[in-house]
Amino acid sequence: MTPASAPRTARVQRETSESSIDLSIDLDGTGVSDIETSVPFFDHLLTAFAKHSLTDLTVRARGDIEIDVHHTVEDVGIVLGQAIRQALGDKRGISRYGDALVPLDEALAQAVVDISGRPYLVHTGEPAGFEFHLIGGHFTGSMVRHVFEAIAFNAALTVHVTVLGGRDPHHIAEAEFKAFARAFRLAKALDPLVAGIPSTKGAL
Ligand SMILES: [Mn+2]
Repeated sequence: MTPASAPRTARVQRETSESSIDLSIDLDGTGVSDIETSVPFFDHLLTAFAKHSLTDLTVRARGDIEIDVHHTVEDVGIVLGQAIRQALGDKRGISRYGDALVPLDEALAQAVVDISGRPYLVHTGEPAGFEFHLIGGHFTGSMVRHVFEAIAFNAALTVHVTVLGGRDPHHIAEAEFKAFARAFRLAKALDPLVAGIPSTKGAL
């Protein structure tokens, strides 16, 4: 792998009446993470994302979880997206596209990522009722899609996530995040055969 000309790192801090977030990212890391969002199942998903995308990730988040986890989870997704976009820089030398098919026991999820500069999410296949389930008693199933929306829109990624099978909500959510991570790992990778920015437009 050719090293990037500039370090592909970013730190984003965001403070609102609903949450307070400090996030650091290194796209050329080894998957080391240190994550405390005060939402345990989300910590689990973000740890999996870091590990399987070979992204180093540090997150400290506090939010109004006495209401529910929604604001905190969504806002971390927004900040993660902003940090990814910032760390990608001008996208010189990247592979741009990545795809992955990841099982977790009975669950199977597919993800495709295009570092396109155009925010788009297509998310299908979660079983009926998934969005209403409280994973671990606190993480609303609907937040899985909402986090992908926040990441894709703020990082300006095209993301397709398809759940092909699964019964256990924990397995399904984790397979989705791992598939996204593996696809993102390939898309952000520096390809020594790519000269410049991989777009016929000359910009991404
Ligand atoms: Mn929301």
